[in-house]
Amino acid sequence: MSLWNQCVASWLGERCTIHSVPRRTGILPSMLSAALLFIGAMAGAAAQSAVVDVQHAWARATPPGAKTAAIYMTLVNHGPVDDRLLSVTTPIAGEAEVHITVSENGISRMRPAGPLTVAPGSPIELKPGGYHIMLMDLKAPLAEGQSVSVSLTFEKAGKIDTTAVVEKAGSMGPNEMPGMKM
Ligand SMILES: [Cu+2]
Repeated sequence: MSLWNQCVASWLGERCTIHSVPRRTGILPSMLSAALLFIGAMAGAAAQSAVVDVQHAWARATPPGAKTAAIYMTLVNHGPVDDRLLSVTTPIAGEAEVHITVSENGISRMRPAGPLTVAPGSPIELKPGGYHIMLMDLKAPLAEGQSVSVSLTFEKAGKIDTTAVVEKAGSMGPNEMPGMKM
């Protein structure tokens, strides 16, 4: 049994033999703090992975030669505090950023809207006519039925990978949510 195991056993009510090995007593504090740091890191990672939920990612098919496209999804924050979407990457485009489409004097235009804040209890739906992840420098047109890998990096939740399904051109929502077309 290792020194460490002996002392773990002592926490469970068995005798710890560490004090009978004086030249090693200095090891305990460092082992203990290393173990606590490790446990703390694991707990942090576990808590982070469930904080922000990325749901129903989808995109529209694009015409041949298109250099831009948009990805839509719903972001849900299950944590106790605001989180922010800092960056988005996808292998199919040179650049990806959060945009919002706004209507100004009857003209629809879009502008960068990141970092996007996702508050607890207020899911954000990225959808046509509102927030979207703008893909620029598209490497190939998006075809209906294709799956697109997307990585989202949040300030607190860290990196979250998802897959966007490509729906037909002009589609207003992902097929898996037929009741939620707008
Ligand atoms: Cu845009």
